[in-house]
Amino acid sequence: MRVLVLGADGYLGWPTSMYFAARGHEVVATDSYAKRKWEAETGAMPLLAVPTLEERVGIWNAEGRGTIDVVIGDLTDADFVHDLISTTQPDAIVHYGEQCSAPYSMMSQEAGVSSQVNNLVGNLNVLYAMRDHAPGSHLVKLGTMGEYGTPNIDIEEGYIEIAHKGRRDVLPFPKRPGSVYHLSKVHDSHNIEFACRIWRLRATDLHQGVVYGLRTPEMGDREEFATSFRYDEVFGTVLNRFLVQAVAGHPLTVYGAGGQTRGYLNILDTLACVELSALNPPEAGDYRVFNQFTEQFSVIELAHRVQSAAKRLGIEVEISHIDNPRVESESHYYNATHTKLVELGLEPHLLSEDFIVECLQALSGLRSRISEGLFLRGVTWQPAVRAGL
Ligand code: USQ
Repeated sequence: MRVLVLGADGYLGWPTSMYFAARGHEVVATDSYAKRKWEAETGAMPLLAVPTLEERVGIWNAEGRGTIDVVIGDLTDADFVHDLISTTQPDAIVHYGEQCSAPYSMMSQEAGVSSQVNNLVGNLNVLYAMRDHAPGSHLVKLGTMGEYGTPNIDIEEGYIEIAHKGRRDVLPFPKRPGSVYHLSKVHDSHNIEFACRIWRLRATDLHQGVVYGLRTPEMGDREEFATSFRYDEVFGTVLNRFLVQAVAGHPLTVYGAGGQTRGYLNILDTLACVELSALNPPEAGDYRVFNQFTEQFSVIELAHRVQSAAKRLGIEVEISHIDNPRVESESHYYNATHTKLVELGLEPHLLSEDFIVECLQALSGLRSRISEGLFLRGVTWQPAVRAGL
């Protein structure tokens, strides 16, 4: 396949580019380096200072590991996107190229508005460019489980059959997300569903859970191929943060009671899910949703798992319950269906104590790179707190 990866400089985009290239697919990797700019703005940085996409790809290609072409450009620039898609003629477009942090989107009006403008405009440009130049290509779009929120009913995969006043229909599952970022993905989903229904495009909207993990086989332990693993309050995700906090001797930062339950998956499963989706495209006109996670955990369960794995290495880990900076339920029903990717052949890497121990060992070797000041930065969902009221 010819695979266009949008957002190829990121935590998932870079491993995905290597993964497809290593399997003999032709990869075109695109990024605008926007994430590096947002990071600099918030004073955050990944655990390892990763080389630019051009530098990493230069080394990768020179070693004969597969072919990746790099194109630097911004998805909010319509001319750039039209040119990219018309010249690339991809079989699959894997779209990670969005502002992906909920806390960032809640930092200020400017950050919230720019998150939505960036994500919605970029995604719309991709849809229009597909319509005009590559209507047969398949959009594999990274959405999020957070689009659904935490309803008091089972979450289905994208659609729900509703009986109403004696009539029935299968309709998009209701969405009620908890951040301006998660809302941007809801709006993207509506735009993609529309483009499939009206323009007969084909798309898979991967409603992905929270990803964890440090390495993939294509990286090995080569630092130049490492991904931008983050543990700061704005861009780091919860389990990755807990792993780094444990190694740094910092109490695990459980927000509130810790009953918040979400779907989780190993970064290896992200790659497998994206590949399975790309290899099994939907028909023209089909908008399908896959719930992309492998297990559900509450935050406190994750903290206990990290605590007990760390004990095996002789590391005593404290758990602290800090005032929840977010507006979210800390005790709620959560049961989300996730069978479609398994039906396509996904073999999940479930979270084991051995895996946590391996991560802790790898991170211990990077202990000197951890900056504890990044763990808590004071980002809050509560305007009254921000205003000091
Ligand atoms: N949390 C803590 N302590 C922390 C950090 C987070 O208790 O130190 C809690 C949060 O309050 C939340 C849960 O852990 O209840 C997950 O938070 P997160 O920061 O790991 O994940 P989230 O903000 O939901 O966003 C992340 C990715 C996003 C992706 C989403 C998938 O940043 O791009 O869309 O996971 S999902 O959560 O399924 O929507």
